[in-house]
Amino acid sequence: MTFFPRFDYHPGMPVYPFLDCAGRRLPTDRPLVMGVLNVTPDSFSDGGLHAAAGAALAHVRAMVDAGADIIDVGGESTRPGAEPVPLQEELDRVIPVLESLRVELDVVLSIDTSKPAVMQAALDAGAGMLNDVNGLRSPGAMEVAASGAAAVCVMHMQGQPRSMQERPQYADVVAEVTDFLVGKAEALRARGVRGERIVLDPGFGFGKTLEHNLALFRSLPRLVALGYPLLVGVSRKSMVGALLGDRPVSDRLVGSVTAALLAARAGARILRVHDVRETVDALTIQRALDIETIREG
Ligand code: HH2
Repeated sequence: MTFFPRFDYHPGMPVYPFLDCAGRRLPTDRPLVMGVLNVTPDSFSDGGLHAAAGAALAHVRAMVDAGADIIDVGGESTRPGAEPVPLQEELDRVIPVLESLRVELDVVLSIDTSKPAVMQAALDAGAGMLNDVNGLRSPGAMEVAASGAAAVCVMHMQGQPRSMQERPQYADVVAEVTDFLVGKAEALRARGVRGERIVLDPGFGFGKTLEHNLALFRSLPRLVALGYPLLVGVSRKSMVGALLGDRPVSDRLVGSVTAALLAARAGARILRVHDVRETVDALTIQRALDIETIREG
């Protein structure tokens, strides 16, 4: 009996059997874990913790040892209310870190940025994935994304971080997010980007109320059915805190891991998490014990 999960019973099986991260192929027949490295002073759950180079490397090494497939490096907080970071400052924060991680560790590196100049510098430093919470809307972002060979994650956000949580409004959040993601995937394809390089993300917490987030989460199978690997980032977010009765960020571990597991169960292929070891443990237990998985295996 195999203990590897099979999602064949799921109608939304990704069309592409692997994700192409600048020549490095990650399988999409199991959920991949993306560990978060914020080299920022002000990120909502770990601001300032990993800003020093040594601390960043030690943290990433621990995430890779725990089973992270991808490391997402971010130099600009996108928490609600966050102010934009000047270009040079963001470059100074992330590029030396990417360069040292590339030398020290054998893992796919992703850059979490909306600035085309940071994307380009990160590609030059060896990044295998671009992760843009602004959905490639900055002038030039689409072109930089298309020009390289890296995977591209397009995320949906309504508004900008500074004000996105003030009054998010949708007529139909699932339809609007779906249309946006499909439009961006088609725009990338029109620029010659193969489907194996595209990842979509509904953007939990980005210009969305709790109700919007819940509607999107419950529609994950529909988003998975678009055929691209779906990334889900709910780790430590306010959505988890709210469901647990306004828990502080420091007390959202079990809620976050459970939500990640359920996202994987619904077909998400990349789980963006702060707590890699705990998430990998949960996925391992699911592989061994989930009755659907065993039945299919
Ligand atoms: N969430 C955050 C940042 N980047 N990228 C994608 N694709 N999806 C997400 O859900 C997502 C993301 C926010 O989390 P974090 O990086 O921990 O916080 P901050 O933005 O404050 O640095």
